[in-house]
This record gives sequence, structure tokens and C-alpha cells, in this order.
Amino acid sequence: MNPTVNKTTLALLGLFVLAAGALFLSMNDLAPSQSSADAGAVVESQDDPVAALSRQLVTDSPYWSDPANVGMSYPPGTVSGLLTFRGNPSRTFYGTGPVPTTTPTQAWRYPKTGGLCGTSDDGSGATTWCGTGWTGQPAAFEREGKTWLVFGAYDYGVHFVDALTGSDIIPPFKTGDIIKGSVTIDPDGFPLVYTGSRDNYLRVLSFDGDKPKELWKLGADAVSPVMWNNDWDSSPLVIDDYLFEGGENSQFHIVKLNRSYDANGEVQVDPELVFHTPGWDAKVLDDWGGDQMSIENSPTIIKDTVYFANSGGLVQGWDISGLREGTDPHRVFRFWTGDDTDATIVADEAGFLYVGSEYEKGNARSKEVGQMMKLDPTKPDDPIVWSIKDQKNMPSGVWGTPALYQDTVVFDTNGGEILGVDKMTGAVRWRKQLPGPTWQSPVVVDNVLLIGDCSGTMHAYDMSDTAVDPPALWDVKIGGCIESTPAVWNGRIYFGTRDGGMHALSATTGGAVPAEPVPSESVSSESASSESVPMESVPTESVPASNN
Ligand SMILES: [Ca+2]
Ligand SMILES: [Ca+2]
Ligand SMILES: [Ca+2]
Repeated sequence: MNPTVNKTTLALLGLFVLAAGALFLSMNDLAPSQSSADAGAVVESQDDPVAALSRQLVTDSPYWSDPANVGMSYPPGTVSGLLTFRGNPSRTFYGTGPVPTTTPTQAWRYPKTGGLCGTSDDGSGATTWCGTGWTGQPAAFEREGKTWLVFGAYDYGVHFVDALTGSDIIPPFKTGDIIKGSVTIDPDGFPLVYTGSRDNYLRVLSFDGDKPKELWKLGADAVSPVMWNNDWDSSPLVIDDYLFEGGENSQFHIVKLNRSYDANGEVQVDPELVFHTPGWDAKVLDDWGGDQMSIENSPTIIKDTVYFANSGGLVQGWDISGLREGTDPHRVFRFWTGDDTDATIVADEAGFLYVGSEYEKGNARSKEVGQMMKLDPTKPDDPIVWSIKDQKNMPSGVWGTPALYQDTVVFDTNGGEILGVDKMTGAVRWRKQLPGPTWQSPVVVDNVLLIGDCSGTMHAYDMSDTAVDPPALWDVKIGGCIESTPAVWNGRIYFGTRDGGMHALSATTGGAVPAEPVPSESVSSESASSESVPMESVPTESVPASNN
């Protein structure tokens, strides 16, 4: 693309003015990224707010997942929305603003009374679970004049809610057990949702009728060999009619969906499992010292490689370049974190990987490599660019998926710490301490960092200067541990808590509550509708920073 032309276009749209403030703020301290300001290189443009605004979603990529689309909505972009866990195949899109910079109000709670509760047996006896948990991010998208919010919950249900009102658009679909993961909405506009459940099935549901319909399901025992468990927490990716999904059966699966419409215009699928491979290998069984491991994180695709990890700490990359032509994927990357790796791998525009791992076993390997790692998969023998240790307690480490924002990586720990790290050097720029465990994945949209804690408070911080400890903008006490990752869409913030409900926060004043869907053309860039955070924002009660 030609950056000059795109900047001109944006100026015509009146968006350049909105970007200018953010650019000015970011020019002060971000030494490592400044060299990229004029380079025009796709690889580094994420560090430049104007370049980020001028970027166009690549829809005709030669790759399964184009690195130019890091930080942007799910290509090919025929559906305007936040469609899967962390929004896109590189797991780097968190939603659209304008995010409230002053304390928002609760627009609705779903359900209005009571809770989304169900009993489930995790092997140590049946207990009651309420609300949504890890990862539990809703999908938010535009369809037929409404903003839909679709999510799985602990009441076994997949819910289809009007994001404006908090009422059901169509009734929920009930699976046979609790749902912990995040649903994926078909990115090509087919009225399909892909969802796992603890009832051992991955499902394809249609929502074009007056109630959701199960079109297909894949059992955890459909392939062999399997290991450990049968739940499906992973949020699938769908690209070009192929679905990519890891299971707690410890296998990684690729399904050709064969989507179509029948003579009555109703959506159909005719899925075919075209590939599967174990999430383990002989070496990790030996090194980790056990034969019970599963895949709980969500697959990540960058260029032509799909990455996933398992509870034995095995990180794998598989080349899928020949998949359409019938060539089986082959493994091109192997790394061992030493411990359970449930956080989803994040890929940046240069192909670096950000891998968070738990610290539960305390073995020599996890002590050595740390719990948040930046990896260079082009150097398979020595991929660690930097790493950060979190080994204070047992367990410690990372459950949430890291967020990339400009030149910063933000992640949280089981102990309730939120860290902002220099993306290039791994230097810790700031830490905050919240009531843990913090398993929610941090969200940064519009220079605002959103992070929920386990006391049930959602916090917003001003990240317009990524070099400093972000000052607090507001916090809202909801109640119930916030394990689930929020969806931010048109500036509204949607998240479930363990109190039993799904919650919507929206701006208090100024008519910022979106009564109309945003035009689809403004969604092709994550910041297209953004406003910079005012510099005079007054921090609310500050949270003591932790030095440990
Ligand atoms: Ca199960
Ligand atoms: Ca699980
Ligand atoms: Ca796990």
C-alpha cells in the first residue's frame, strides 16, 4: 500500500485529527520504535498510531494469516465484529472504541435476575458454576441491523443477546455441560457459531432461524490416540472454509467445513476432518514426566504456520501452506516451556511469538525459561528473545493471554500482577497489583487498558504514554471474580463474571451509547473510531504498585 495516499484518505475522513493527539503523546519516549516512524514497513507500523490508522485490512493475502493484519479485525472482514477469542488469527484484536474515559454505567445485566449457573463434575465431584469464566470472551458483531453478543456460559448455554438491550434475540442453545471457552463466529458471513463445551463436543450451530440449530458436532473421541480429557475450551479459527481447533483430547484438528446454503436459503455444513495430530510428542512425555496432557489454548495462525501449546508445555508450529492442495501440515517449530501453557500464543507483525506459561510444577525448565516469553521461531535452536519470571508462589505464572499495544506487551499473573513490558527488550516498565487471581486477558483499545480483577472490579487505565505506569481512569465494582476477557465493541464493554451474569458498561454522558451500528468501513482499522485519552484525566483511587 502507499502510506501517503492512505493518510490523505484518512484526512478526508476527518480521522487524522483524532490520531494527531495520540501521535504527539507517543512520540516522547518510545525510543526503540521511533526508527519505524518513517520506514513505512508493515513489520513495525503497529508502533506508529498514524500508520496504524492508515493501514487497510489485507483481504487477498497469499498467506493463511497475513502479518499486515496483526492488530486488526478478522479478515476477510465481511462480518463487522469481534469474532473469536482475541479477535483475529494472530490473537491481537480487542475491539473498537470510543472507550469511556470517565466512569461508565451499567447498561444492562443478563439475565436481569438470577444467574447463568450449572453443575459440573471436574473429576473431584460435582459443583455449581455461575456466570462465565476462563476464557469466556463474548463475540460481538453486526447482523441485520442489530449488534449481536454471542457467548457460552456456565448454564450450559450458548446465548444470542441484543447488545443494545441485553435481551435474547433468539433463545439459547443448551449443550450438555458448562461452557468455559470463547465462541467463534463465522468470519465469512455464514450465520454459524463454533463452540466447545465440557460435554465433550465441539459444535457448529446455525442462528439464521428463530432458534439456534445444531448442524454438526465433533466428539473428543473421534480421533485416536487421545489423552487426558474430553472438554473443548479452545476458541477455533476459521479461514477459507477450514476450521482449526485444539481439544482437551490432546489432539489438534483441522476440519474442512464445506459451508453452503440450501434451496430454502438455510445455512448448511458438510464437515470433513482432514487432519489431526497429537499435541504431545515422545520427548515432552519424557521431559515433563507424565502422560496426561491436553490442549486448552486457542490456535494462532501467522503467515502459513499454526501455533498451539499444551498442558505439558509443548509449543508447536505446523506449516499449513499446502493444506488447500491436500498436502498434510508438517511441524516446523518445537519449544518446551516446562509447564502447563493455557494462555493463547500471540503473534506479532514480524512473526515473533508471545507465550505465557503457568508455574505449577516448579521444574528446572520452567525456572530457567520463565513464564512470559518472546520467541523467535526462525531460530528454533535458540528462540528466546526475552523472558520474564513469575515464580514467587506455587502456583504462579500466566493464565491470561498477553495484549500487544504499540511498543508494549501487557500481561497479568495468577498472583494479581499486571505488567507492562517493552516489546523489544523485555524490560518491565511498570507493575500493578490487583486482587488476584487475574486470569482475564488484558484489553487495550483507544489507549485505554481494561483489566478486571477477582474482587469483581473492572479497571480502566490511560495507556496513551506507554513509557509510564498508566494512571487510573476509572473503576467499576460489579462483584464476582472477573475471569473472563471483555469484548469491547463500539465503545461498550461486555464481560461475564462469576457472580452469574453478563454485564454491559457504556459511557455515562454525551450520547456515547451506540444506538446505531458503526459503519462497516470504519471497522477495518482497530482505531478508526478512536478518540485519544484526554491528558487531564483525573486518576481515581490509585492501586498500589507492587515491587515484588
Ligand atoms: Ca468433559
Ligand atoms: Ca479445561
Ligand atoms: Ca491447563
